[in-house]
Amino acid sequence: AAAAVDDGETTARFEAEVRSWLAWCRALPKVELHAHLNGSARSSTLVELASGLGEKGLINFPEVQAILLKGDRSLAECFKLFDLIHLLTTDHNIITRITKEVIEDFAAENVIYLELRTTPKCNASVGMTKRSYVEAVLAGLKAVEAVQVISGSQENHKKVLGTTLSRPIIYVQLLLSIDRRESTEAAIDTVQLALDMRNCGVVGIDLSGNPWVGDWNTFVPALKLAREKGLRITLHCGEVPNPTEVQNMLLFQPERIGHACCLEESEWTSLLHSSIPVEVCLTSNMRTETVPVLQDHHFASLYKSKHPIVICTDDPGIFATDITREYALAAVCFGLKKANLQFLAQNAVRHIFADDKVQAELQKIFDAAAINPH
Ligand code: 6MZ
Repeated sequence: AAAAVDDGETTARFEAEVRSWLAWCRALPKVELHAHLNGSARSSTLVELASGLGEKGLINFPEVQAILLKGDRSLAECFKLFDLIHLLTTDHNIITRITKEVIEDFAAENVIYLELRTTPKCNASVGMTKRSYVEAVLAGLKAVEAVQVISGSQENHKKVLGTTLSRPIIYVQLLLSIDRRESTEAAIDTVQLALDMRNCGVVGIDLSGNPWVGDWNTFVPALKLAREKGLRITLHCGEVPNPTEVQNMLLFQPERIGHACCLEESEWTSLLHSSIPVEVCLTSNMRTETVPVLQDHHFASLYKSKHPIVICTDDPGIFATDITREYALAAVCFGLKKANLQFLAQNAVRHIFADDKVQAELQKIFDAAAINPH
């Protein structure tokens, strides 16, 4: 159901076309800027965790397995699914494991810079605080074996880059998410935590969660504090129609926004004038039906207007996609050529939440890897 399809044959043709792009898109170095940790967890790992809880009689395993493996889901169903996933991933060790696996999965798609976002959670029953949650995520970064993770302070970068590397590298930075269900105080706690953990690789704040829940004004004090202290900010914006909120978000001038699916004409004009980069998540928007048909996705008009866009996955685990497929979808749906995809991938470096030195390192990797666009 990835495209506007009218019959099985059209779907098969579309999928064959997407497949023909995969190898090339995989080889292209890529930057991922919008991926939620728990939404990126491997389905196989979640099913394994659910099976464990099922054996203990804590959940009905067949029912949970069916929900985890279901293909299409509405936006509302998505948030129910997140609550379920969070039940499976309540432990520090599990958070560490899924972080490690998620980074390895992105690296396997040739992602060289990843900004992973996650909502710090408290859970008294397992002695989890927001801080210990983020520490468990950081332990996941350290546990990665398949590739060399570069994260944290410049000093750390120098240490890693100063040695002879036997493995490919991936830069990983963290964004802490404020969930729209949270209070002003809870949101401020998350920002404080991000500030405390700046040297460990936390670079910014995201506002996400069920877009039908919560009010923009609740989060403004936390976001202002983040901005004052120099953290970068990205907001889920216009995932559902909410003109007042979209206007306020654009006036706030975040460094990036995610989605921008449901903007009215005047908001659209403001966005285009603002030059705020948009993190575009094609499959996610299709699956949650925030965009009716992939071929009509606002990617096309943003691209035509030369507005900065970054192709991202959102939740590759729950939407059964990966960043390679998202690039291939863009090629097939919007008639992009290899050189266009190469430009999009490399240009994304300009919108990362890292300093000029990291940007320059990444540009070098892109230049060295420049793959044949013909
Ligand atoms: C809004 C989303 C989202 O933080 O537990 N999240 N928020 N829109 C979306 N589009 C589908 N996808 C994910 O990862 C899961 C959390 O990320 C946010 C939700 O708050 C979800 O609970 P973490 O690692």
